[in-house]
Amino acid sequence: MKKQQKRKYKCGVVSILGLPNAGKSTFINNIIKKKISIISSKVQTTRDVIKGILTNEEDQIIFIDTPGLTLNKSYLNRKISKSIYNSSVQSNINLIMFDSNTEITKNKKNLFSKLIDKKKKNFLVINKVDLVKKHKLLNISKELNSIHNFDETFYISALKKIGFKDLLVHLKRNIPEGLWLYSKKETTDQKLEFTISEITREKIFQLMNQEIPYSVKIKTKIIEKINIVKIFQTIFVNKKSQKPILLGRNGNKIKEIGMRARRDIEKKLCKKIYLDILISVDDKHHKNYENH
Ligand SMILES: Nc1nc2c(ncn2[C@@H]2O[C@H](COP(=O)(O)OP(=O)(O)OP(=O)(O)O)[C@@H](O)[C@H]2O)c(=O)[nH]1
Ligand SMILES: [Mg+2]
Repeated sequence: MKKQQKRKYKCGVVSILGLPNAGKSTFINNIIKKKISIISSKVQTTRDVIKGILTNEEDQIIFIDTPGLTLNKSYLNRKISKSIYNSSVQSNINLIMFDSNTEITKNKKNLFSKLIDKKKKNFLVINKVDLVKKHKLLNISKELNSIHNFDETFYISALKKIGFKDLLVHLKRNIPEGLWLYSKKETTDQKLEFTISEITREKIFQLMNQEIPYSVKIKTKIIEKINIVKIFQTIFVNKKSQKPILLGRNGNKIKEIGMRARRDIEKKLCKKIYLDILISVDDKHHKNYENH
């Protein structure tokens, strides 16, 4: 305790905000060096806010990954907008991430400006620099800095882990002094059931097309036995017609999803598991989910 008071401990919350597919989840995973948030090449993969905790000698940074902001005004999207807003309110610094491998359109500019909270420190993070020429990166920086004069601008590759060092130095410099909110060992506050549901959802995002990934909800139950962990999952779809698509011919699709999910869950738990996946059509369950 005495030691804690002598040294200047720092603790801060950093929200990662951006449009869908900017690379927010890739960034949180690679900065924490742990798979915390799921990733896919499809837009709107992340659905909930996800915390990743990075603790060094004297600093603790709590990163918050958020769903990408879109214009779509469905109930789920309004719920998502609210969660983005709440996460921004909690934070000391907002990282506003932009995919440099896309064009800046008027729509994107409008959405982008909604992410800026003028009461906070806002850092512009231009991502995917591994794919883009330098002069384009500078143009993007100029154009986005004309929407808002960012406190700092960084150029990173979340995938290749380029530019992390400089960004971390600036984050540490700008978070307030204070005691840590989590223990040194913790890297996330997620429940294991949630993490495991997310792993299976990631496989669905990676293996299924069109509307299926967006309409599933997964429930997970874990039963620990002496020499094996049994995991029971139910994938809820909201239309009867989606069940055979998710099953695939001779059940091949769901088998592949299950195989890939099992591999990742075993890696996560460092244990052999038995995975049982059931697909259920439950529009009531979905309505409840949408209305929460
Ligand atoms: N080449 C390259 N690809 C990247 C980089 N960062 C992310 N990606 C890819 O971009 C895609 C989207 O990444 P995500 O991390 O899921 O993006 P996100 O911002 O979390 O997306 P949502 O959750 O949908 O808002 C994936 O295919 C990633 O592999 C990068 O620095 N370079
Ligand atoms: Mg994401």
